[in-house]
Amino acid sequence: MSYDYLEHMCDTKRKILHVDLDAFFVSVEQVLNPGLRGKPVVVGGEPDRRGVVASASYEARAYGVHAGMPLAQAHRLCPQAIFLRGCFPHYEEASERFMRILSDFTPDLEPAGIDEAYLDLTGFESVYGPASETALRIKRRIKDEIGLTASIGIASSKVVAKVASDLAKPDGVVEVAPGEERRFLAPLPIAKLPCVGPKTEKVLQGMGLTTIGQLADMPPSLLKASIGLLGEVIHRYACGIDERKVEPAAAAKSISRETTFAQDTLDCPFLSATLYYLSERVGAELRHDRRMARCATLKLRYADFQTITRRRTLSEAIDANRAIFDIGLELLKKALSSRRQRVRLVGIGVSSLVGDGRQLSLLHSPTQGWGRLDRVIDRIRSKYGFTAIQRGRTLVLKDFFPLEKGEYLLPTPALSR
Ligand code: DCP
Ligand code: CA
Repeated sequence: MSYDYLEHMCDTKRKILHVDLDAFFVSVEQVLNPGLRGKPVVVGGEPDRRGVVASASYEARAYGVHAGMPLAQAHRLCPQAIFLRGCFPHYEEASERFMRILSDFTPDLEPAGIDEAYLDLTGFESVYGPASETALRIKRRIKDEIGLTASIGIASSKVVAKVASDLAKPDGVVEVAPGEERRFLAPLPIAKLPCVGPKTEKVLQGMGLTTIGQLADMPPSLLKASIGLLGEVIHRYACGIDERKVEPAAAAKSISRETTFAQDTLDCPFLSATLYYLSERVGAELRHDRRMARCATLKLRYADFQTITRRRTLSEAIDANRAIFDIGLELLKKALSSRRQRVRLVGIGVSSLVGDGRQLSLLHSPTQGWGRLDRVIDRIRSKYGFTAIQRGRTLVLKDFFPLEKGEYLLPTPALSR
């Protein structure tokens, strides 16, 4: 086996950004409740419950609290911390808004988790200026539009950009100059390499290795002998060599949203409002992707966990919230009339997606007016947040979400821009 990659340096002309939100779950809670800012906050659950820390504020981290730690241990280390159960729909919404901001900068965008993504800005600088300035513009928009801080790493490869964003935390930008990759990584502890987990770290430490530089200086064959194929990957990364491309997520074949209720229900206005809300989310994503659907599917899970799906194929492709909802409601009524049982989960999805090139017949269809209204609402929501505008149909939901002041989604932070 030869290690050709050591002879020819990797392509250092690429400009890859890794963008990662700081203390994500905690920061969303702080946007919703500014009284939590600047305090030790832990999202994961009450300290007397089993479970682990999902996200800790930097104030809590100063006491040694970190993600993955049992809540009870976090409480012992930092008893004054505020422990929150968290609310996933809020994080999902913030994540969608975050990805949408990033997609305004380039289509070469690869989401790598709920709060992180890679962007390939190669060739971008001659038109839009230095990548470091673009990074600051991205950070400013995230701050202004969602109220969150992000850290950004800029480098010629994904692995180096990721390590750089970690070093930039919180709220910073770190750029690694082309050709400096190996020198940049060398003094850092081996655990900073993304593919080195606690187990691998132990094995490497057992070999007397503590820094990434020492890893890079090892013969790759020795690493391979002790940790297998991963050893080769780790060696390449330690040398700052990573040719993986930024791969935009494959276009979805279907789009769906579902929700499980805190209590099983047969309350029809509530079920219908939930279905409308879910149809709005599906419709918004469909229009954002510039697609239309020829098939809609309702999903129901009854209290006894029996789960059914009911599908309708359409003669015309649709993308309007109301059109998705109407089909969902019809399927829901039919399902409930054949089995009247409390419902635990409801979901709506669309599939058989086509491009949104509008067909002539659609221009005269009654759904065209809905489409225009949806697009206006989409624009307002993408700028000011999903709750900036509510349809009468979903107002009933406010009573059902277990949050204070009737707020059930991320509010709009300061709008100065
Ligand atoms: N997460 C989780 N359980 C974990 C790790 C993370 O539920 N063991 C969730 C909560 C985090 C989110 O994923 O907020 C993003 O994970 P990160 O590792 O990026 O951690 P944070 O964003 O909280 O902090 P950082 O500022 O270090 O990125
Ligand atoms: Ca993060």
